[in-house]
Amino acid sequence: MYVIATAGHVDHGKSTLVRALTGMEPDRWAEERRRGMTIDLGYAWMTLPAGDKLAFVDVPGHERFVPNMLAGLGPVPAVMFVVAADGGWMPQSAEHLAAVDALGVRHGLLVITRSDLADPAPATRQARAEIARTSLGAVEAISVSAVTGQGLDDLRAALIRLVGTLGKAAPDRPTPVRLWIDRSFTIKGAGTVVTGTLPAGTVRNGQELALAPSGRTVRVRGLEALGEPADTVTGVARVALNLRGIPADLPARGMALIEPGRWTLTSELDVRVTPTAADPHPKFPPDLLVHVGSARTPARVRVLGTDSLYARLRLKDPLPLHIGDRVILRDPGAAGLAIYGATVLDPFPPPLARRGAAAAAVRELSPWPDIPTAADLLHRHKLLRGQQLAAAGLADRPAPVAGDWLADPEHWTWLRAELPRAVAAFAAKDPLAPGMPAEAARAALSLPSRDLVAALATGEVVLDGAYLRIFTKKAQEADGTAATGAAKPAGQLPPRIAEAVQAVLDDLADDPFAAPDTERLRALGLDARALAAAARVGLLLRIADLVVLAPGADKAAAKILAGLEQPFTTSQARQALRTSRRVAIPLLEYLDRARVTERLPGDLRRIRRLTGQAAVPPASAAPDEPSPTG
Ligand SMILES: Nc1nc2c(ncn2[C@@H]2O[C@H](COP(=O)(O)OP(=O)(O)OP(=O)(O)O)[C@@H](O)[C@H]2O)c(=O)[nH]1
Ligand SMILES: [Mg+2]
Repeated sequence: MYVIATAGHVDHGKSTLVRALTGMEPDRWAEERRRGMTIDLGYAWMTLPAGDKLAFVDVPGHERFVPNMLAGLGPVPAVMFVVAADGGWMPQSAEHLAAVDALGVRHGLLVITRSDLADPAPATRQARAEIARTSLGAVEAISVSAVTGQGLDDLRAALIRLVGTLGKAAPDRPTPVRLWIDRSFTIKGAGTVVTGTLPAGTVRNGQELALAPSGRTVRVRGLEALGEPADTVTGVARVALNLRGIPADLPARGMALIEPGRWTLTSELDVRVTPTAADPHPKFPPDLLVHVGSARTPARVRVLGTDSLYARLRLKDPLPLHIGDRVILRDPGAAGLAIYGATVLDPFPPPLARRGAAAAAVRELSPWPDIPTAADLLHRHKLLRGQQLAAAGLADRPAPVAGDWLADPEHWTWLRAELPRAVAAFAAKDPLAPGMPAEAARAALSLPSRDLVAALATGEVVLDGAYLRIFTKKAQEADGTAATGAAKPAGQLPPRIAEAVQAVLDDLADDPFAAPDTERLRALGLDARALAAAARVGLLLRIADLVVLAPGADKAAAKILAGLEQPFTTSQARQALRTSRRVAIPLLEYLDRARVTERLPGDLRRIRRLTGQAAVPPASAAPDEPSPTG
């Protein structure tokens, strides 16, 4: 199916032409026929010789009904521009052409009607010259008379040529459904029916769609294309949908049925205004109407730069948009022609909070092409979810950096450099802390998700539970753990703590399992937090909150226990290690967690592995980090 809209000044013969071509009545209302004037959109269609259907959306020409004209023209990719031979170029000829141009419609033809009443040549010349300056460019012109029938065969042939140029631009990837509703009514026994122009995508019977802007879910329970039932309809097409789950009075012109999650329902967006030859630096009032598809909503305009080519629009009612969508900006109060086209660049722009933010926005946006890419958007936003970009209509996306998150490569590189700096700065400020809380790092780097912290914690920064720490090669070599691959943090202990830890190690040198008691620890000024910090940098082996041994004591213990008759009791172990129950019990439990020993029923244990093997306890073998308050 092909869909084409009429356009042109009032009384220039648009509806008469559609009637002559299709044999159908586009003026549906009695009032329209009584007044001989189109008020609302009309629909009619003809069958082309090859069997294809060509549907017309017939628009009113009177200036009072410009909003209806825009609702009809909005979603349609081609136009039949009508100028009467005896009328010539008129104000609404110019206004309709401005709308066609603003929408960027590239396909169309010119029909000079009423050519039985005047020589069509002057009107043809003038109209062609006007049209040539717009997105339509050079068009074919046919002069006709609906009264004599002259030229109608030529027009049919020209229409066939026109649709030949239309069908070719098939989208290279599936386009999600956005059906702009232009009528809604009830049919007795069938319920709510909506009609509209589907510019692209495929609607299926049974499909679930969302009604924008409310977001309400509806199900298609029947569809028709030009009066014929169908299971699927692919745009461009005129369709009628029978809807389930929706009260009859709810859908209205300007709402849209959209595929959920595939459109950005937005009330704030940045646009690039398309300057016209006649008005290269348009001046906008702060309040305008925004038209897109069959929708129209008041908008507040904030011009961003000095040349008014970039603007932020705040819409009264949200609209389902994609990047690259064409919208019309219209000033209904203006004396002259006040229709401008604009392209949606960013449907979720960052707030303009800082001084100079508007100027900065222009600098960001001006290098963007009219259909920006994911890379353009990421450059501005730094981090976005893949889902956000999909809803903005961007199918080509870079690989995510974490989960569904995508990053601007430059920003990601910066973050990777910044995280170690932040963690090091945190450690310098609070050397006894178990590390920088991941949440603090998230906030410090303005990251929208913790998943991004985890993704950035590579290389020298390690995320251990909820804490980030720095690991360096130098620190690994210093305590000889590099060979085993077990990295050790390079945290610097305050000198006072380092001295106290050295005193503990001196105590343990002679009697390796005689862990200092709480009194000795207190005298040395070592609390649970200090012991945890020392354990983290590998200076102590911490087997319980306040029970510490020298590093390697676990291996020495395992060696001694391996020499016992297996299995052995806690008491036998304690005696062999020449220590107290205060140390023996947490030490055995530590070895259990490290899977060096195995606990058996009846207070018995046995060694699981040979003592010669490196028994590096997993991170979970160490007692929990003390809480910040403990
Ligand atoms: N003589 C003559 N009259 C025509 C021709 N085409 C249309 N008319 C007459 O021109 C008048 C306006 O025609 P319409 O088809 O209603 O014009 P329109 O462009 O649809 O008008 P609006 O929808 O109100 O903008 C009618 O009285 C038609 O009969 C033609 O080729 N020759
Ligand atoms: Mg009409």
